[in-house]
Amino acid sequence: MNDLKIIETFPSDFVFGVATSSYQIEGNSYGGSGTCHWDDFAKTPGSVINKENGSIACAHYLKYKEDIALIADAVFSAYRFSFSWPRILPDGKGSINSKAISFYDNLLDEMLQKGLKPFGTLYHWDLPSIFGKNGGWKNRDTTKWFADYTDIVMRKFSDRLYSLATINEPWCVAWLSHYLGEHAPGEKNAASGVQTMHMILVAHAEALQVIRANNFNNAGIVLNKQFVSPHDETENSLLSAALSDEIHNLWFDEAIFKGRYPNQTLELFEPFMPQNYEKDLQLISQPIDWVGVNYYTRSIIKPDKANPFLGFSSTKGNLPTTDMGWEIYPQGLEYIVKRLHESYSKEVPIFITENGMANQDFIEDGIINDFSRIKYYYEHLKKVKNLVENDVPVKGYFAWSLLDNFEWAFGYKKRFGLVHVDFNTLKRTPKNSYYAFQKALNAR
Ligand code: GCO
Repeated sequence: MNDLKIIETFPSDFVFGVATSSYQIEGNSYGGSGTCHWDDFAKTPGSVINKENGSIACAHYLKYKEDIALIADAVFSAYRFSFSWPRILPDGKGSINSKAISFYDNLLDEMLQKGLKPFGTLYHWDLPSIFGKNGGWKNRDTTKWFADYTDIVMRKFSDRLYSLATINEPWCVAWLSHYLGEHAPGEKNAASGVQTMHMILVAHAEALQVIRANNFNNAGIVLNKQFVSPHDETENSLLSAALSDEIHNLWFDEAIFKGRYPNQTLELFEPFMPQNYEKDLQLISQPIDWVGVNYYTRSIIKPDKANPFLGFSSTKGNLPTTDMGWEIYPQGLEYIVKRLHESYSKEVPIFITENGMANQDFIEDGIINDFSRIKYYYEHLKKVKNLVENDVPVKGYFAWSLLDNFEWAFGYKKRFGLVHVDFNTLKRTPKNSYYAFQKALNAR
C-alpha cells in the first residue's frame, strides 16, 4: 500500500495532526533557555550516541514559521507540541524568560492563523537541570515547582490552547529513565524507578489542579502503551507478561481511572513506595477530559532469573522491524485502545497522540521515497478505523513526527520525520510520506 487514501474514509470531524516536542526540535542554545537533564545526561559517556544533545536540534526556535507552514500545507488540522520548562524558567523557578514567552506567543499565533488547533504538552522530558541535582522527579518538591510552572503556562497561553496534556509518557519518565536507565537521568535502580512511577502521577495531579483553577477544560495525559506478548504459553511466561503489562500499561490506567494500583505490581513495589502514597490516589484519579495513547510496537516477555527483581526480561520477536529494531505490530494498537476504552476510560475521548516509525531514508534527486513508512501509517490507520467503526471514541490521530529530530539516546541517527532534516544545513525536505498525507487530507 503506497497511499493513505484511507484517511478520506474517516469522519469529517476526526482530527489529523503531527506531533513534536520542545527539546527534540527547538534548539535550547537559542533564546536564553536554561538547560535540562538531557544536556547533563548527554555528557556522560555511553548515554547518548556521539554525546549529541538538543542545543541546535532542528533550530525550530528560528524556523518555526517554516515548520508551521509545512504542517498547514499538508492540510493537517492540529499540531501537538510541547512547552519547554527550562526555556520558560531557565532556573526551573523564579524569573521568567521573556523571550520564551514571545516565542510561544508567536508560535501559537502562527498556528491559529494557519487554522491549526494547538495541542500543548507541559512536560516532554526536559526537566530543568537544577531539579536533576535535587533528586529530580523522586523529590516531591519537584511536583510543586511543576505546578508553579503550569500556572505560568496557563496564565500566558491558555486563551489560545485547544488542549493541554500534563505529562508525556509517564512510563518513560519513570521506568525507562530510573530503572532501565536508558533515558535521562539514567538511574538504574528499583527504588528510584518505583518512587518516580508514583511521583510522576502526583505531578500530573498537581498540574491538573492548577489547570482547573485556571478554568481550562480540555486537559489530559499522554500514555505510551505497548502490547505485551508472552514469549510462550508456559505459566511462567504468562505470569511474567502479565506483570510487565501491569508495569507498562495498567499501572497508569488503574491509577488514573480507578484510583488504585494493580495488585501484583504493588506487591513488588511496596517496599519502595513513597510514604502515604495511598493519600495521593484520589487526586491522581480526578477526571480528565481526554486520554492520549502513543503506540509504536509490542514487547515479548520471557522469565529471566538474571533479573531477580522483576524475574523477567524482554526478548526479540520475528516480525519485520523499523530502524529502531521495533517490531511492526498494528494489531497491538487496536487491542490496547479497545481495552483502555472498555475497562478504564469508558466515555472519555481518546487521541492517538503519537504513532510512526524510524526509517533509513535516502534523498535521491531531491526525493525521499519512504514507502515503508507510508505502509506503516496505512496499517495502523486501518486499525484506528476499526476502532472508530466499533464506536470506540477515538477522536484524532497524530503522526510522530513532523521532522527528523533528536531521538533521545539515539541522537540524530534515527529518523522519524515526515519531513527530512539535513542536520548540517537544517534544510527541510518533505518525504513521500508527507505528500501521501497531504494528498489524502486534501481530498477529504
Ligand atoms: C515519545 C516520545 C518521542 C520519541 C518517539 C520515538 O513520546 O516516546 O514522545 O519523543 O521520539 O516516541 O521514540
